[in-house]
Amino acid sequence: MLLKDKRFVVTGIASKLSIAWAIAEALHREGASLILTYPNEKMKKRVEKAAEAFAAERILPCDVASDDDIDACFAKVAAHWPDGIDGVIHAIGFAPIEQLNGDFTEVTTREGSAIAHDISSYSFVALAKASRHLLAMRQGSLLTLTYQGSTAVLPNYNVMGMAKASLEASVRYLAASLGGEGIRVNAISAGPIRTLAASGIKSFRRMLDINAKIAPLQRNVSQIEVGNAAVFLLSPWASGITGEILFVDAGFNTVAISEQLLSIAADNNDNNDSCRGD
Ligand code: NAD
Ligand code: 0WE
Repeated sequence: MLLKDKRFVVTGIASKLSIAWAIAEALHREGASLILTYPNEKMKKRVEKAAEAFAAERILPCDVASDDDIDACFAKVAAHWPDGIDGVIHAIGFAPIEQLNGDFTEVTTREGSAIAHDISSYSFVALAKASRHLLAMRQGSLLTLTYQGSTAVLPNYNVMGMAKASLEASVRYLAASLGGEGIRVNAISAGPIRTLAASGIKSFRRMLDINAKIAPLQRNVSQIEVGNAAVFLLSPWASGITGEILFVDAGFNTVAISEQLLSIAADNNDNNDSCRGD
């Protein structure tokens, strides 16, 4: 019960596969009280399911594209918990799907870039603005989800790589801005996980396989492993940690060439008559 009597607002639940679903599950397991948000009527039913599963006290509409929505949402949070909250979880990312399929220079547009940055990056700052006074009352913290595509290139992640780089910079600027009020701001950089946000992404399956072949743990990570790391960062055990990007990726980001890849390359070489063997 690491988070007994603590209160969190969780965004980004779209299905049982969502990283936010697993974070809510882990927070609930550790004794926390929850308010969950949903972006539109279509998603409301799914978030209701999560609310039932994790005994959430409220579910509230919050489309992060709208300042009115965000303000109305946190007004209701303040009415429900007038003496503050312990954390806000931002698990939201979006770019128009055509931005995520094809050559970066070809497919990236002004409009696509604006949407990706607005929904995936600025929205974290917007949530920070709206929750600042509630977080300050209880030395709460903000948490977002990012991906290594912010600092290294991989096919098709494209404008989302730009948006995640911007999001990670916002973690550092928010940490500096809010640190004086005792508010911490961190991100988890998760390895690839099959969620709705992975659907429609060309060759995601192969991406998972390659990750498992390079990562020191020789496997991919699960949603609940991200949830457990979130519990830590949102708990008093992380009271000295802010402005941090914590990798939960089975170690993938630390490796350039793995033993496994080396043997695959050797096999390819053996099978190729035109090459010198080694
Ligand atoms: P998901 O599709 O389950 O979650 C994305 C969420 O964003 C959905 O709940 C959706 O409703 C929400 N959203 C989109 N537009 C919104 C808006 N205008 N207002 C409010 N909410 C909106 O997928 P996920 O993989 O759980 O993604 C959660 C976060 O984790 C994202 O930031 C994603 O970039 C990040 N992440 C995912 C992976 C992965 O491989 N799945 C890896 C690293 C980081
Ligand atoms: O951040 C993400 C998900 C990004 C995402 C996915 C979608 C699909 C559906 C943003 N917007 C949309 N819009 C849609 O309409 N991830 C880290 C998961 C992900 O997405 C990739 C990846 C990985 C990993 C896209 C290309 C390559 C790798």
